[in-house]
Amino acid sequence: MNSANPRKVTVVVEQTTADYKSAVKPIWCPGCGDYAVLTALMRAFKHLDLAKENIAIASGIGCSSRFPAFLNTYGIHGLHGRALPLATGIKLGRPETTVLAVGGDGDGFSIGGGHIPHAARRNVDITYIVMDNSIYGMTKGQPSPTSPQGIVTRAAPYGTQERPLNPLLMTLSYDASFVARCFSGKVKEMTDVLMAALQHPGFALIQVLSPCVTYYNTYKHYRQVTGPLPEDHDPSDRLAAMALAMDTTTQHLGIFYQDPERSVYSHRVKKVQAHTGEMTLYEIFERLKC
Ligand SMILES: Cc1ncc(C[n+]2csc(CCOP(=O)(O)OP(=O)(O)O)c2C)c(N)n1
Ligand code: SF4
Repeated sequence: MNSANPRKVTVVVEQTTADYKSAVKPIWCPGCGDYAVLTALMRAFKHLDLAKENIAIASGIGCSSRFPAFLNTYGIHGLHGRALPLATGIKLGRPETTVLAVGGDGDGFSIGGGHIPHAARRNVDITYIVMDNSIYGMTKGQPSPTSPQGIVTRAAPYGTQERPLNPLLMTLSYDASFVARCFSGKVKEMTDVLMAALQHPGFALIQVLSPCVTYYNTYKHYRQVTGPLPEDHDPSDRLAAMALAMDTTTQHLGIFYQDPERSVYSHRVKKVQAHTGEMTLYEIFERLKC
């Protein structure tokens, strides 16, 4: 109680989910899986009580990449396939910020696929959410790197001719420090995984099975084939995580792998800057003899 004004009390204002919503209404098709991801992420922000001014989200191009516009945080809708370089730059420039990259399977695993191994080996402290609908939604139904072989899509009338890649196996083989899978039909479970990813110190990739109801509606299929990870799965066991990622009968949901002990890129870069901060570029080149 304030002694000068006995009626004045200090009120601690907590964030509500609505605080994270921008004035821009999502223009996704009704039923698109990406709505569930938006809801789960706002709930995760709220549960962790993150200040919206301290969050930055980078995306590429695609229906899912419109994501930052719908949130009242900092955000940038960048170039196709370049969400990870943008997010890495933001994290290095503002290490105290909670940084996310978001986008689709086309954006992340096709044109932007070359950035994942480097974000993983650097262990950049960002959360990367890939809304995987196994199709290019924005460009009206072209097959994507995760489309099953043989499916007929609007832009592949004779069926896809390639085998799909396995995003989790690929990311585990790059030795990412946090790898998980969620499904848009399970928002509560997704919120829990996103909270763990946001708190993880290092690169966290979450593949969200997020159906495109317009060009490749997989809701029914995923309801049949998804299931939780085995209760005795040890998320520090990378080989066990790889075996589960290769399971062809059940698409497991949850945290496959996590190693919270590794150093993060921004801390290592800061140490280098502490050595070079006072030096001119000429002095740095002199020392490096180049
Ligand atoms: C350099 C470049 N190449 C191609 C495109 C066309 N393009 C726009 S979005 C997209 C793919 C979108 O698929 P995905 O990333 O899976 O997102 P979704 O729309 O399914 O959410 C493509 C190929 C582009 N915008 N820029
Ligand atoms: S086209 Fe597909 S991915 Fe794009 S908004 Fe519609 S349902 Fe979502």
